[in-house]
Amino acid sequence: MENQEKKRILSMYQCTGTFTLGNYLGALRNHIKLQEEGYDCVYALADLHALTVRQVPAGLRKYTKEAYAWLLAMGLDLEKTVFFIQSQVPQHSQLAWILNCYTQFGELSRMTQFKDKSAKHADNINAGLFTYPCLMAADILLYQADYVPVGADQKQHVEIARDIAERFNGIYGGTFTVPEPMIPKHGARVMSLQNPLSKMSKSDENQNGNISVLDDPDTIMRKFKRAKTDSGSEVRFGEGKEGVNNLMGIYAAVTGKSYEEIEREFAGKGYGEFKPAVAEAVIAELRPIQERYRQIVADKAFLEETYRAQAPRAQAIAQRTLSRVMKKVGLVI
Ligand code: AQP
Repeated sequence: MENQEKKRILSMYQCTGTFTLGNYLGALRNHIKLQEEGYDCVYALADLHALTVRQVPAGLRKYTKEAYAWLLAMGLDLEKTVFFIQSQVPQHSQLAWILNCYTQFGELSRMTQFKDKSAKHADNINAGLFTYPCLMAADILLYQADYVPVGADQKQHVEIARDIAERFNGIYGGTFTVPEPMIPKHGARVMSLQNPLSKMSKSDENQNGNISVLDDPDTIMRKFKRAKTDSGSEVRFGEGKEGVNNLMGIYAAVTGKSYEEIEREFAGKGYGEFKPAVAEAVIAELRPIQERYRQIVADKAFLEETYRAQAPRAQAIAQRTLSRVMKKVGLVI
């Protein structure tokens, strides 16, 4: 195991679509802050994982580059953080194969994401969907990550990575750092604007339910004005008011105001005034990032040069772990 001075954080993002406000408020914004909080951050775009569901090839390439530019626009600092595209670091696939051989059929069968995704894509229950957690374990263990920031829905993946690491360490001696899930302090869970009982998702068929980080101000305003709320009109956090609760959560995350302050601000005003105010706050939050984003994506050569230059940085770290693993299991290196 490596003896790093700083604790290392590993996080990867799927590029199956444009990031949503949920990805932004629930994950990305907090992850970018971690680079300023003394952590050694390793971030990547999980394009290999995206292949477990059939993708339109040109779309996957486009979303990958878009996502890369978006994180740079948000202020990801390449002096402090390694940020690469997964498929450009072949050690991920190599370690994943080895870990496949140290993971049991039974434990993969119990993964809720496999059950959910195979129900959703019944015509394409491929082996990749089933062994996805082994690739995810490889993503984490290659970098000897101490922490993996996760939403509650992804905790099971870190648990299986821990099980695989402990099993391997048990057989061959200390090889992998056993990672811990990191539940972010300010990780807002953003729900669909059309169905506040389900989370806002890139792949939601109803695009009115999600705000994409690239939506223009008019679109953001329109989607918030149409957001589902209950039949009342009072801006108050409470049971059975999931739609309003969600809007309050978004407004609180963007403005930094508490629920009490929001309730006071909108006392006697009703949803008709609250919804556009939430939209305005979101528009103001996204505007400067969208402006930087547009400059970055317009410079294709810069973008390509930047992500290409990151791959060798990641490979250098990943290869140290992979070589050790190969030696331990008896492969010739
Ligand atoms: N609605 C959300 N609220 C808060 N956090 C969210 N995250 C995703 N949706 C919300 C968090 O974003 C991080 C990156 O997620 P990802 O890009 O790897 O994919 P995901 O979780 O599968 O996100 P989507 O948008 O729901 O994608 P699809 O539609 O492809 O499944 C994670 O930390 C996640 O918790």
